[in-house]
Amino acid sequence: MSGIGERLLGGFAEAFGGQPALVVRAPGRVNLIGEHTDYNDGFAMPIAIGQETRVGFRAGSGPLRVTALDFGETDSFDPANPERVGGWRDYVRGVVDQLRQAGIAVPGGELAIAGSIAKGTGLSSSASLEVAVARVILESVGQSLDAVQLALLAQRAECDFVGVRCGNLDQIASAATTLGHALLIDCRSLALRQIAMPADAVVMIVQSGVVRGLVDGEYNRRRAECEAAAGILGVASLRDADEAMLDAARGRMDENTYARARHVVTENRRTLDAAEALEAGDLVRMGALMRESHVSQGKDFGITVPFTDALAGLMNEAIGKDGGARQTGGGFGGAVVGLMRKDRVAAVRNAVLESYRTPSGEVPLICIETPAAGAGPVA
Ligand code: GAF
Repeated sequence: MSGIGERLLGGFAEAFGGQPALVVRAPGRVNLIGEHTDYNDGFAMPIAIGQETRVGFRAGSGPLRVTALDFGETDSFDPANPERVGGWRDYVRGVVDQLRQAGIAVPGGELAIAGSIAKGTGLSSSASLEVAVARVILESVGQSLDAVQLALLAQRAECDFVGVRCGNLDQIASAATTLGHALLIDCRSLALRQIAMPADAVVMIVQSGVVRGLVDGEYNRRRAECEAAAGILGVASLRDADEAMLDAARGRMDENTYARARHVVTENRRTLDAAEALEAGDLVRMGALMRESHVSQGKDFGITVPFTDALAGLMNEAIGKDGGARQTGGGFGGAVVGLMRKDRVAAVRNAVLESYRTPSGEVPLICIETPAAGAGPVA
């Protein structure tokens, strides 16, 4: 049993007595490429990672009692009438609210949460919590949804209840990935393409130590800017725009709006190219696209910070031409993801340890990830 498994069962027993009837795990994700494209109906290509959230549930009567073992905090509410209270509790309550709206009679009972994904690091702790809670409750009442529908329910919880107007990337990555594969997501049609990771490719995640602060406001602002650009272009979403169309409309937009749209339009193209490159095991091409993506996130989308610029820069140098690195996730800090050949891992790690320090002067957290499986019950 893994550490997190023991923590969950021990914490459940301590809080509620006995054991959960069911435990579900849902992974975090790291996005290889395709950033801020999901809510523009575009393309993204994440992998699920080994860091995950586990939720244990035992149905009962009365309120739903929840314990978040990592925070040492609890909640208790009527599952027929979940109300907003803020913080992590709203992720659980929001999922219950969505299940209720989908016609599922959510029972009371006891639910314990343990996770290994640090909050604010851009690896989707919140999406994995939503997906795990949705899955464990559905299974407990003998219902199921396919992975994408479950992900969309979890996404609605975040948008409608928590109030972050996120896209569907994180929840789909947590729910629908398969072991050993990256997942190309068409965020509009919801078509998924599983792409086997090349055997000699390694994914490294380095935490910049810049914890995303006040991101939600910035995030929603980026989304509004993209919608404004689509409006000026006369398209339903930026998915329907191309570079020629953008150039033709340049005189009708301010520079900021133009730049935001250019990031999304070029990032969609890069993501499709990256899927081809990864499928062909072409790390040179894949790496070049990741580097371009980082530059575009900074220059056009305004979501990188000096720390992630420095970290991506030094990782790119150490990786060499067979691979690349870029800031990953919602932005404004968080993690940098690097893709590289196995024989570069030690050199990249050493370069990071030698030359990068977090804002508080510490050595950054580095982890190597192999693509994990999407959410499911734990035996
Ligand atoms: C956050 C959001 F939750 C995702 O939907 C996505 O937009 C991502 O930022 C940026 O690609 O993780």
